Amino acid sequence: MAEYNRVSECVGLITLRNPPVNALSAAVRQGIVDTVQRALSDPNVKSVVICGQNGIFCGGADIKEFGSNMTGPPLIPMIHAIESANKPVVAAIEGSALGGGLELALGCHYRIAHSKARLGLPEVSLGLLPAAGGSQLLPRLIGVPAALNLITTGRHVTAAEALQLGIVDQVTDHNTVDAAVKFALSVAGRSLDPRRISTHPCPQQPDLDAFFEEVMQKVRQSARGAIAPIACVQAVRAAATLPYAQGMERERELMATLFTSGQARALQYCFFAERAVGRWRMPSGARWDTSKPRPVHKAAVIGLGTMGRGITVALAQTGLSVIAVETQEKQLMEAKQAISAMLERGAKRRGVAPALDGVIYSQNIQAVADVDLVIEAVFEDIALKTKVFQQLSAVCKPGTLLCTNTSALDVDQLASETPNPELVVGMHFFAPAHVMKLLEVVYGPRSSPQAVATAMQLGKKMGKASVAVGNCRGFVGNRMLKPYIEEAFFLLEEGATPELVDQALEEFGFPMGVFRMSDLSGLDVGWRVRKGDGLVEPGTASGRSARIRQGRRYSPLGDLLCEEGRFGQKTGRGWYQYDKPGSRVARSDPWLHSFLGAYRAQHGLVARRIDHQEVLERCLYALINEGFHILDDGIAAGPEDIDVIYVSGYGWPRHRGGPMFYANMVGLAKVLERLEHYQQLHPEVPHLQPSSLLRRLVASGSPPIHKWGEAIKKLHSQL
Ligand code: 3H9
Repeated sequence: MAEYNRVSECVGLITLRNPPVNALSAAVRQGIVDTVQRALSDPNVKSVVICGQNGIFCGGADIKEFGSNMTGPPLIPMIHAIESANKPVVAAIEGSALGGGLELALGCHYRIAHSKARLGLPEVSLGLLPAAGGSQLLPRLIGVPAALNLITTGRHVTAAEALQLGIVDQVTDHNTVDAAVKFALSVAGRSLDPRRISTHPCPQQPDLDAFFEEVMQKVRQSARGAIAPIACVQAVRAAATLPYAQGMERERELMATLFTSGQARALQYCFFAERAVGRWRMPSGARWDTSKPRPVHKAAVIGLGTMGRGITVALAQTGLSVIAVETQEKQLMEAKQAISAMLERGAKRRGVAPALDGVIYSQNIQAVADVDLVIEAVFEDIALKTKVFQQLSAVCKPGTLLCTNTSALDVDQLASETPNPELVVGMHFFAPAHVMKLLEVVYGPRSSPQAVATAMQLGKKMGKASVAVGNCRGFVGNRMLKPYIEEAFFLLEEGATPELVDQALEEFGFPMGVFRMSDLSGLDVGWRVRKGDGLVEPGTASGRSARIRQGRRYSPLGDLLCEEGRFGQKTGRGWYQYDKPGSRVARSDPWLHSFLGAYRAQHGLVARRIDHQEVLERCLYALINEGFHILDDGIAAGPEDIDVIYVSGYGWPRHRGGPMFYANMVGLAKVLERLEHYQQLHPEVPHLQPSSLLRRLVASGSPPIHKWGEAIKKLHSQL
């Protein structure tokens, strides 16, 4: 699907047509081959322009085709044919030129971009490398260091940066196709030899071996087990050291390895899952495409602690006008300073003016009377939140949406305290709220579809991965985290150390293991929750019975550390020791090891050798098992919702797709078998009891993850 027209008498204009992003499907590739051939063989045509319809050049290879047998003409010969053409070919880049789209443009002799266009080689984020010559052409065009930066991070650059780097030849604020046609006319008849990038030598890089060694070390460290960034470095190294044809061969070999890897499948799954969660649906049948969001022009945030400040920044950065309310004058002043500084830093990074005037500060809740939406972010205390909601119901104009930022409290209970429960939803942000990508939008049975649609749309505007979930204790993310953390505690009781557990999880790909994470977020947070649940018992009772609470195995290890004042990084001691309170470098703590020894002795526990595999199986399968319960309960609409939550908010390594995708990769029967094994060994741990959905899925032949939705529906209808 490429349309051909002759314009300005002697320019052949090829328009890629494959909405929404003009991806290079088999039909588009065939269309390009045919139309280029037509333009080159038409004696009246002196030059050629390639553009994309609907203001977007091309989003790259069609990712949907990756799962099937590839048909149609391959990209590389097509791009080579363009480069070796004897008439100038100009790419007119509007919107995006990404991946194969940019590679197509690099095959052209000139590139003209609109000032709002973005360019990049994001293949690495799909577990691949730019394998239609991108890894060989870009270093030849812009030099090895700049090409490495783009290819190993996949970042998109603006047209201005592309011009500076030398990726494009001209940037225009006007009609890009008109500018490209004018340009194409101006270069008709000129020698094209200097414009064929594949014939350029790669710019020399001094001390090549040392340079690549250093780059590889850095990339390996930040990749945390992902293989594509490493292959990207290897491909660019080939560009720097080999002739073009041999470099292309190396690119092909590396791509062949990546293409069939589980990591590429996981990353491509993540790409589609992130888009699928936008098509939310509720058990009531309400859906994204039949629920119209309300317009939100003005919003308010109540409570300017850490969360409220971050939420204010996130809202203001979308261009909304925000009323920020904090009743204590001193806190209000401090918050104002902190928010202004965050807005200034963010604006500097994005090269825009800070939205300082977009925020109005007030001590008085009456100031929110005319806003369209309020996000309450006061302390996590149901009585306090209830009071605030009652005040808001009295103050706000009719129809104002009332959102609560909570990580665990009951959204339905809060809704029931207001005269209009249909206007209430939860918005669970993650700290720091202006940085973290995840937002759980929590609906109760009475939340209106319009309220959910509005919160979801606002989340998208804030650049969040917004996932609609049902209301239950801990929602999705924290509910699944509980068994994961509990298993880690049990492993310490049985003989593991925090170092061993963390190392296993970090090698799996988490940025931090459970104990380093707990030190960072503060051990007192969980302690407060467990106290609220009546689980914390004072005293030094010993033996097995002291570790059974509310009828199930319980480890008081975290409570005991808190009793010692070890709250983690902020107190300089936790599961690790730190040089001083607030310092971030965790060091192994001999005190902790002897404490664990004494604890085991007191409780009659004999330490045994625990390996990484057991750590992974117990922590991860317990978490995954809870995910199956969540699906069975209808709290998450599908496995993609859970996976997006874990990848965007809980550090689950993206190249492993998310917990449910990982279970699918490992094999549901294997997960079930290991859970049954551990459950037999630890019968007093209910979260190791395999979920009935997992059992039913295995019994029905372990359908692949994209078929779970159907299978769950069928299984439910059989119940
Ligand atoms: C590649 O090129 C490999 C080559 O180097 C070598 C090969 C040999 N294919 O994101 P949006 C769909 S790898 C198929 O919501 P936006 C997307 O799923 C490719 N479908 O819009 C969604 O569908 P739905 C390298 C694609 O405006 C719809 O388009 N390229 C593709 O926010 C709208 O997407 C990339 O990695 C595709 N390539 O953002 C670029 N791209 O409506 C990936 C999008 O059914 N794409 N779709 O959910 C993007 O980054 C963004 O989509 C883009 C537009 C910035 C283009």
